Amino acid sequence: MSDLSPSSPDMAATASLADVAIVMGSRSDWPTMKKAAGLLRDLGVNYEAQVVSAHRTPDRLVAFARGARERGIKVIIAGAGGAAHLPGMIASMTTLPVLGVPVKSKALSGQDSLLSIVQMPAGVPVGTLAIGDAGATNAGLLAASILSLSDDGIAGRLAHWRQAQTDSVPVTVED
Ligand code: RP5
Repeated sequence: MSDLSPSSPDMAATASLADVAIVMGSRSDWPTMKKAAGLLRDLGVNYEAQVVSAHRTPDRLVAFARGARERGIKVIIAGAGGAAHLPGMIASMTTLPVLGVPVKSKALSGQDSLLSIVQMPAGVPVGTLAIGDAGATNAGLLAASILSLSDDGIAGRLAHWRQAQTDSVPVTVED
């Protein structure tokens, strides 16, 4: 597991111990995308996190997307804001499942991000989540759910997490 760090190795080239890759268009997306990272950490899922910009670092994007499966990545969570082409461009270069998180943009509150990610042409799927923190959180849960199909440990921890959430919802309302 790793936090976003300027000293992270070039993950486009090195084999990964992570099952999930979290990528984002800018370091400014991390406050949102770390919700996905936190969920994965809580569920004991190995992940890596790095900045890959469709517009500012296109070569890094191609290297990441083309190399992800070979490096051992099983699920990709891609978050971006504004003209959010990152998830779709990654999906165009890999058959791994890609979960897209629309980051809340300053100008249009993430509606631009959502529409940029969700309207993929038939044949190149991106599983699009909600705008912002809820979307990032659910991307982490969905990635764990996908991995739980072949990992009983993750399946058990995921079921426990969901039950704990259910148990935490009070029946009564009080001031
Ligand atoms: C997108 O542009 C990023 O995903 C980010 O949400 C947005 C703004 O990026 P910064 O200008 O904050 O780096 O590519």
